[in-house]
Amino acid sequence: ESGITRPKGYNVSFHCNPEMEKHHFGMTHPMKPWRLTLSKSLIYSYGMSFAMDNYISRAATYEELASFHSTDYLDFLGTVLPEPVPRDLENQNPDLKFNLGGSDCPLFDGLYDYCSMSAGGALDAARKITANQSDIAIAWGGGLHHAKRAEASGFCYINDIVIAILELLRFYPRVLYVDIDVHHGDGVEEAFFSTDRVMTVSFHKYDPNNFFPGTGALDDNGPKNEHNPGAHHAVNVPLNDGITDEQYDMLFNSIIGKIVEKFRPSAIALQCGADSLAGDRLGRFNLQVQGHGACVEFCKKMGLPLVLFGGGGYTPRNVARAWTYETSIAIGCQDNISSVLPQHTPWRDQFRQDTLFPTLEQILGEPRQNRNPQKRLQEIVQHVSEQLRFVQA
Ligand code: ZL4
Ligand code: CA
Ligand code: ZN
Repeated sequence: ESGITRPKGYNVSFHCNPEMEKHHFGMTHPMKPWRLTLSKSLIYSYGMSFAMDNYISRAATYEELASFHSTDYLDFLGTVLPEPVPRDLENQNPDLKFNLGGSDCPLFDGLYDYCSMSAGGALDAARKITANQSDIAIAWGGGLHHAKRAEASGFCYINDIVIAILELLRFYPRVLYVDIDVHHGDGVEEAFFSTDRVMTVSFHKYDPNNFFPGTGALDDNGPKNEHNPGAHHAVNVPLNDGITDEQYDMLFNSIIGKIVEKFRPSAIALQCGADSLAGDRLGRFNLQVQGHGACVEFCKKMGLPLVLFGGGGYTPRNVARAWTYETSIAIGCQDNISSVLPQHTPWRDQFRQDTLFPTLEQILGEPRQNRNPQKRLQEIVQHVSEQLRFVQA
């Protein structure tokens, strides 16, 4: 709250839309747009808004959404109405149009507005970068990586990341996409399967029969048909339950370091899904706020234009901690902020502990068993190194 100063000659922009946060997927649905309100209130309580350019983002236009999505899909999304009685049970209607209206992707009031605001924030962030007005642009309301061209999937209706990367590609020859959400970034991967101008890297829990979406095996690296320039440009890092900060940090630095060296991206898009944190309602990892933030710090150190997106995150107090810490890393004030939450933080009791960095014991009681043997992690690094032999800048 004190000592937060604007870094000289270094610009961070923050893009959000308070209207977005008012939408509801349904009482018991894990996705709570309100987590964005909680995150922002903690960020502001620390005084970080004084060290960034703050923007209320606009809603993306139909044409902007259509840079990736099919007009059939957008037209339907713009006209469907919520059901009077929400259908909570699965498979009551197995043939959903565009996968809309099931329990994962329910129809709710203002759905189209919610989607276009999420995409608008991501697109504004990308444009601040391409206009050379920001070094790091933050859009915590974006990061909805599962949406397909003409299909909703896994709480995602509009793929704001793909739309933002398409904007970056108008100005930069190559973009590196990195995804630390606990789920596989399948929608972004698929969108760029046939180009060598985007390299996608997802770290995720992989268990094809028991964990959504079931894709993202180590050797799924893009269609290897004869003339596909995008072959080898999808990197997947499949992980098991309980991975720790130390292991994740080793993997992340070694894999992203090698990729930056070989692929030589002109910009980085980083999806910071916070469901990879310990104690997440849907996640399975043992990552702490420090380990999650270390990924942002590493990407910042590459010295390239950087867009930060949100994503998953189903235990709001931990989402708010992670995205607050990561905002401080973007600004460069992470060593100057107090680890004790500011006294005047709204909803301070929501956080249970008054620290920005709760211990695993505080978060979980008993930490989740780590099912990632060191030997397997070495194999993953080895596979990626071999894959990179096929990648040219
Ligand atoms: C819920 O409690 O694994 C939805 C979804 C709604 C309310 C009450 C309905 C009860 C957990 C999840 C029935 C829910 C059944 N409600 C959900 C194969 C599945 C079919 C749907 O972080 N059922 C599908 C999607 C994943 C599946 C994860 C992550 C997004 C992101 C980026 C998306 N879908 C089995 C599950 C609940 C619910 C409780 C749920 N859904 C947990 N995991 C899924 O990567 C934003
Ligand atoms: Ca991921
Ligand atoms: Zn997720």
